[in-house]
Amino acid sequence: MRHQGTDWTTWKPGRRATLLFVVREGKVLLIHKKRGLGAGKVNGPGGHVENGETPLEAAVREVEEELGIIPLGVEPSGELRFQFTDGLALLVYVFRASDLRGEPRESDEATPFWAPLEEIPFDRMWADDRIWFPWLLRGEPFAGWFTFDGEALLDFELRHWDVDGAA
Ligand code: 8DG
Repeated sequence: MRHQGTDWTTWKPGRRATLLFVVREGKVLLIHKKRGLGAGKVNGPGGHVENGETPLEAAVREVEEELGIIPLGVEPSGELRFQFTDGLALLVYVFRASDLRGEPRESDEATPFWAPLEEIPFDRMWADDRIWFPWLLRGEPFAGWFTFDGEALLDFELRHWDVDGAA
């Protein structure tokens, strides 16, 4: 598979990161991201996977660090592959949680807020989010491939993710 100059058949991530969305009572827990890649945007809590961590461990750790809560009922939702024209190649593991322990609080990385599912602010999020978010909400596993030039989405493909096999 190849689009917009990205040869996905030989693609390897230079960095691995996580995203976790707590979805509860018709709302999703989002953050205003204060620093790092995507600062200024609305997103879910997340960050990079450290050596020796599983993606799930990293996702839970990042939520705890950024918001001071423990996500409960965490399930994998999908995998997203991003190739940026400046060379950054990023694999993002996306998780969904059904509940949380604690009260989300602000940190130097994030300001949390609950968004009703029918009012998710996609115009303040990464351009690809509106494409895969419906899959996350209906619980259909997804695998996505996205080519970006800075913040501009050049090309993408989104498919059903076979969790037990290769995406
Ligand atoms: P850290 O907390 O690990 O120090 O650093 P970070 O700057 O927050 O994280 P990172 O390792 O650079 O990972 C990037 C974060 O941004 C990660 O949570 C995934 C998220 N992210 C992208 N691209 C996209 C995207 O297109 N949509 C969404 N929703 N999130 C994205 O990198």
